[in-house]
Amino acid sequence: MTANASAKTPVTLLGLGAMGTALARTWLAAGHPLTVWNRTASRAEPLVAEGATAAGTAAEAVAASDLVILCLLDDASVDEALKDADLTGKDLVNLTTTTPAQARERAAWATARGARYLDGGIMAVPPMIGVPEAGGYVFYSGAADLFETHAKTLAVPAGTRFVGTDAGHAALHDVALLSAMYGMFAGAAHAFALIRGEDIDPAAFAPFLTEWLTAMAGPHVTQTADQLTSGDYTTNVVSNLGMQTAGTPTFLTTAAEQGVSPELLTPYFALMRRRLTEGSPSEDLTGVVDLLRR
Ligand code: FVH
Repeated sequence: MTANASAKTPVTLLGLGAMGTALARTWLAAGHPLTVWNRTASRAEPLVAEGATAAGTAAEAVAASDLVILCLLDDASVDEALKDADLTGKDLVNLTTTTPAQARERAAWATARGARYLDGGIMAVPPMIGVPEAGGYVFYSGAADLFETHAKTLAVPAGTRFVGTDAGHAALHDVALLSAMYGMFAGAAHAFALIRGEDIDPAAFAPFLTEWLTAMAGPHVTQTADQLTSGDYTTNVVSNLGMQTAGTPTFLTTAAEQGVSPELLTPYFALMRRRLTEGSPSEDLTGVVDLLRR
């Protein structure tokens, strides 16, 4: 071990899938002593060649470091991996994607076993890990003291955003952002379907779509947040609900003309119409948020 490595916090990492392997390489490159474990042991071999120590079992890996990071497939894999591990005195950081309720249950489970617990939601794909300019980061929530203790080590693979002591909030932020992403992907799919079959090059169309989504997303999200905070959905409205709802037949008719299913658009348009009935035409689209709450 070099003098540099001895100064760095030892890390144990359970899970060497695409994301776990990317994370592992950043801690190795930063000089952290790294113990790894993976259910399929062969996936540890390249990392051992790069300086990691492979543990024979997950329990041995957990015993090797005070800071234990998990990046497994799902909550059930976490159960499976940790079933024989002694967590007393450990700092457990779980980067496995779960639901907020699973994260809260896991926090209580870990605390009952003598560990401090921090949950994480990774807002990056593997190629963004260890590349600060790619803008990836990880939401963290749960034990604030754990986060403070290991802030520098946790910042090695990607940026960090601590979003509170409720262990479920990192997962909630993660799922909320990814849900919005799927809505955006749905819109892009509909747009490409509309131009498909015409003499329009998708590659030439793509920059228009990117620029439009980029221009609209920021102002819309900020306006929605401001109106939800104030409770007044009629302030600073640029394109009101009445006008936008009146325009929806154009979108549905165009879809029909182009032979495209409207199935990605109709649920949102139905919510706009319902809000128009229950709210006011001078509102923005913010009232749809309230309709979604059951
Ligand atoms: N990759 C991505 O783009 C996303 C980006 C955002 C965050 N996600 C989440 O990260 C978690 C891990 O994702 P991953 O990309 O590393 O996933 P895989 O490459 O499929 O690796 C899965 C690892 O989990 C191990 N595993 C699965 N089941 C079990 C089990 N029952 N017991 C112990 N380990 C288990 C698997 O082991 P093996 O198949 O190699 O033996 C891999 O190490 C995930 O929550 C994403 O949602 C990634």
